[in-house]
Amino acid sequence: MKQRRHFAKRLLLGFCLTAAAAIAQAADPAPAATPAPTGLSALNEAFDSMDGFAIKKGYRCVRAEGELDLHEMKEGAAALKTTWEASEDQYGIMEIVKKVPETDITGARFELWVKPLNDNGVAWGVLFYDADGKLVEDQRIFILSKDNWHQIQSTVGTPMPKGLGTYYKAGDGDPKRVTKVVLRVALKKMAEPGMALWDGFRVTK
Ligand SMILES: [Ca+2]
Repeated sequence: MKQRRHFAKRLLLGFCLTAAAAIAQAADPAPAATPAPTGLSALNEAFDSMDGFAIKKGYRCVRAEGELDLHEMKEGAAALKTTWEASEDQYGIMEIVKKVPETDITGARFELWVKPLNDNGVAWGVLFYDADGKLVEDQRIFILSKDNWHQIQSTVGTPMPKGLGTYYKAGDGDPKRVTKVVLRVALKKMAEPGMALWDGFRVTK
């Protein structure tokens, strides 16, 4: 008998909890949002969806487009496949722009996978900007061979080895207040449209 009462109590409790959950759901029709990543991980970009970044035409670029490639990725479910084109006789710059909450990137390591799909791209880079729009840092590798995945790796405040054909510029921006990451590439002068895959951008300490 005691056991049966206990069972009945548990049933009632279960019902109450289910009802409470149903009421809570009815009171709040918005689906629970996934909490936004905070800290350095907010800068990461897996390129498994088109959310979280924008593809922009930079200097002298007349076309910059991107779509997910679900067949050829370095990691996860997809990579970003981009195509960009310059106005005649120029170096057209394409930018993949990611905006983030103010983040301290002092001394952080960053890495990015890139696979050029033709020889037309040049100066593959990662740039950080602060909340006032000032450049914090610009690091680039000039040449990456086509049809291979390359991982660009470096540390904020430390240039990549010069032997790789690299470029480094430190700006006036504050590395403790970074709000924008730009992954960029240019076209070689007078080249046909560039094409490349991008994947696995990560910032860690
Ligand atoms: Ca991916």
